[in-house]
Amino acid sequence: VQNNGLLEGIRNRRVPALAKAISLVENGRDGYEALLSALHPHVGRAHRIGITGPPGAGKSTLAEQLTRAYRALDLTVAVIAVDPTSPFSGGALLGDRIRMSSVALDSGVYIRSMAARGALGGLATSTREVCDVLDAFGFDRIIIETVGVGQSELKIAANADTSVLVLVPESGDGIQVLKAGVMEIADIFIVNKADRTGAEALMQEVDVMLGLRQGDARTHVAPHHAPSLLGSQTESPPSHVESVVWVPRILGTVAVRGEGVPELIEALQDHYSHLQASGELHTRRRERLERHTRDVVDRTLSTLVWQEGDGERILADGMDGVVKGVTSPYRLAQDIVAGVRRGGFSDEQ
Ligand SMILES: Nc1nc2c(ncn2[C@@H]2O[C@H](COP(=O)(O)OP(=O)(O)OP(=O)(O)O)[C@@H](O)[C@H]2O)c(=O)[nH]1
Ligand SMILES: [Mg+2]
Repeated sequence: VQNNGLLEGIRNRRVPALAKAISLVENGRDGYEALLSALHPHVGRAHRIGITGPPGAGKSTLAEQLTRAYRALDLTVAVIAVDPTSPFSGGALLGDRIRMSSVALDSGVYIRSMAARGALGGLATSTREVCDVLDAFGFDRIIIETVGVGQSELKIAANADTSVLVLVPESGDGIQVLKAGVMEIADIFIVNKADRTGAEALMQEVDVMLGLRQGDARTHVAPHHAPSLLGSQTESPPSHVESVVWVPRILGTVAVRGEGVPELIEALQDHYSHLQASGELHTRRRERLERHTRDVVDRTLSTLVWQEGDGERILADGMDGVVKGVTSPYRLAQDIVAGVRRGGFSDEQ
């Protein structure tokens, strides 16, 4: 209720309201969940594109090129640069990580950086919530640039509709990166800096790895996904088998020169069409909303215990006993949770 002005501002596409709303959400200040809740009916129009890859691979350069290409198509674009390794938001380092000067002054473009900074509920959750605000505001495309290819980066990338993995020949990280599990989430593979030697070899390497994965996938395709000779389509929603499995694309780009960018735009559109046609867009979003609801529950419980409840005090008081073996971590945890069971929830609401 107290953020009614913000809600209205966002509905009327006013940028200052957008900036305020994002700060509110990012910092988890009073009323942020109520605001997100009110925005929820307006979320779901944007195509969310995750760009992941090792430091210096050319993710920002690519994001800038994509942004320019989308603007030329009269689409609005929001770019979020997420750095899970940095505790600072909007600092010099992040500023440097998203040099996007050619689009920074365009009113159809919004650029924002985010960092870990102990976001309660985790960076992936708050990134998702910031994306929701941008989506509700009406951006056509939301590009999420994430540095690194570890577990936390993967969690962030998993919130995108389409995941793009950017690799470069010189780092020789082709296979290593693929081992880390990023491969599983990538819909489009980019070998950037294709002007350097080794690009061709890396593309082939990725192709071989994908071939193995495809072979794997095919053996796991359940029989009911196969086209029925009897023409009974009632049990499997997708109407033709091509749209059931997305075959990941491998593209070479020279981001600094914009080479390969039209092909990337096309691949992104193809993937989005595939998601829509196969029903996977719906499925993925439903899964994400369920996961998000669970995350919010965890965050709420955690706040009730540690921020609003007596958890910290009970923990401090009980630790000596745990160390001496007079009580156990389990008994102490029960005491901490019991406080919430009695107090917080039902009494307050
Ligand atoms: N030769 C060559 N250099 C490129 C290419 N694309 C980007 N670069 C250069 O690579 C450097 C890093 O590019 P960025 O776009 O900042 O890379 P990034 O992945 O966003 O980097 P971080 O955000 O720091 O992880 C810059 O100096 C770019 O000019 C390319 O296709 N070829
Ligand atoms: Mg960058």
